[in-house]
Amino acid sequence: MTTVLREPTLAGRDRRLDAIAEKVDRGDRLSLADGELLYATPDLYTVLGLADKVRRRLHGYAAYYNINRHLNYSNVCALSCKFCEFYRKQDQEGAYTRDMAYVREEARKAVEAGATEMHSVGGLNPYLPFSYYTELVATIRDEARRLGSDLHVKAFTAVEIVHLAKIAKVYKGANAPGEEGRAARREAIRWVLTELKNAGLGSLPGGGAEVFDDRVHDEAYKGKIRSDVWLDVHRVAHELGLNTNATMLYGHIEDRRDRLVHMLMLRRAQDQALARLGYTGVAPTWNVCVQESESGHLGYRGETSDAPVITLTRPGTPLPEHLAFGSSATGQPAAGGASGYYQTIIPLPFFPDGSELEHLPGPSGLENLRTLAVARLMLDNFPHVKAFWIMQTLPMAQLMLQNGADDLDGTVVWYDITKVNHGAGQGSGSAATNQEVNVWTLQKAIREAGFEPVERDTLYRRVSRDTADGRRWSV
Ligand code: V47
Repeated sequence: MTTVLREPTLAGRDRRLDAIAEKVDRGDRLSLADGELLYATPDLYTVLGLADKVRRRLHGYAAYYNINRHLNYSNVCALSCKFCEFYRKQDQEGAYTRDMAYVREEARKAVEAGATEMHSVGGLNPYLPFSYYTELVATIRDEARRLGSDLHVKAFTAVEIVHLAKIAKVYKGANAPGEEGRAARREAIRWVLTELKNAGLGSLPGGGAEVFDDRVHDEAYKGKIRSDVWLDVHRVAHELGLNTNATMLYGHIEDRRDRLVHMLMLRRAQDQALARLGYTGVAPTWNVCVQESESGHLGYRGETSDAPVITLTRPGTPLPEHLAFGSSATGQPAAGGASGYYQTIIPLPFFPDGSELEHLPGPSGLENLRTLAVARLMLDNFPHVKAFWIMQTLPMAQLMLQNGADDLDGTVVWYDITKVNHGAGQGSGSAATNQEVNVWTLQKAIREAGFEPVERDTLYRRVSRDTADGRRWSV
C-alpha cells in the first residue's frame, strides 16, 4: 500500500507539482488527480510546504488547543470491528458501563480542572435504554452548572446515533430501499438528535467515519453504518444547527485513493452544509460527483460541474467571521455565528496493536505527515485540521503544526479507544489509558513550533480565563 520512495527526498523539486502549486496560490479547488500526485510524488517537502501555506493563510500564527476530558461511557459493543481494540462483550473481562454517579464525578473533576468540553463516546451497548444517553448528557451539564460553570458535551459518533434510533424503536422503515427509506432514516436521526440536543448535547465528534469505501467497509467494519448513513447523520445534525467534526481512519486495508475519495465526499458534504448556511460558491468549476449505486449506497462516480463549490482557502479572503473564532486573521471572536457545518478533519493513523489487524504495520510517520498535509490541501472548505496528539504522538503533532494542522485537541486525561504508551514526560505516567498532557506542555509544544497557543472552546471560540481563578472561563 505505501509506496517506497526510490528517489532521495531532497533530490529537488518535482516539477509535476508546479500546476498544483499554482492552484494553491490562486485558491482553486484540487482534483482527485491532483490528490493522487500529492500522494505519489517523492517531493514530500513541497507537499508539506503547500499545506503550510494554506494553513497560515487561514490561521496565521494561531494554533488551537482546548482543556477537555474524554469519557468512554461503555466499551460493551454489539460489533466486532477488525481494527478496534476497544470493544468488549458484556461477559468479557474488562467490560465496563459507567453509571450516572461515575459520570457526575467525571464532570466534577473536569470542571475542577477548568475543562470546557466533555467528549463522550462508547460502544454500541445493546443493554442500555435510550434514556441512559439523554441522562448522560443532562448529568454532565447539570453537574457543571451546579458548580457554577458549564461543559460543552460533544458526544456520540454517527454509528451510535443510529444505534440509539434502533433502541428507541424509531428506526422502523429506515432500511427500506430508495427515497422512502432515506426519508424514514433522516426522520429517525432527527428525532434522536433533537432529544439529545434538548438534553444539552452541543455537537457531534467526528468518529466512526473510518474510510468511506464499501470494499473496505465490508472487510474491516461490516456491521457499521456505511458512508451514506454516516453522512446523513451529520447532515441532519447540521440542519439542526449542531456543528460536527469528521475523522478518517487510515493506514490499514484501504489504499491512498480510498482516502482521497473519502476526503472528496466530505468536501462535497461541507459544500452542501455551507450552502445551507447561505454561502455561495466561488466560481464553480467542477466537483466530485457522489451518486447512489444500485445497492443504494453512495460512492464516488466521477466528477461533474453542477454542484456548488465553496472554498474557504482563497488568498486575501480570511475565513468568514463565524467560522474563524479565535483566528488571528479576524481577531476577536464573533458572537452567535451561524452553526451547522463540519469544523475540522481529524486524520487518525491506524494502531494495529491488540486489534484483529495486528499483523499490519500501520502507517509510517512520513505517511502520517503526508496524509495530514493532503487533507489540508484537498479539504479547502474545512476551517480546521486537527493533529490529535494522542494518536499522532505529541512530537509528531507539533511537527504537523508546520504542515497543515492548526489544532492539537486537548488535555484528554483518560483515553481508552487506542492505548498508546506515550511514556513519562508527557503527562502523568505510562499507564496506557491514562494519557494526560497538561496545558503548559501543550503550549510549549505550540510555541516551539513557532505558533501562538490559542485556547479555544469546542466551537473554536477563543477562551478567556479568570486571572485569579484559572478554572473560571468565558468565551
Ligand atoms: O471512531 C478505533 C478510531 C475513533 C482505532 O471529533 C482507531 O474532535 C486508530 O473519533 N487505531 C475515535 N484509530 C476517535 C475520534 C476522535 C478523536 C479525537 C477528536 C475527535 C473529535 C474525534 O478512533 C473511532 C475510530 O475511527 N479508532 N480504533 C485504532 N486501532
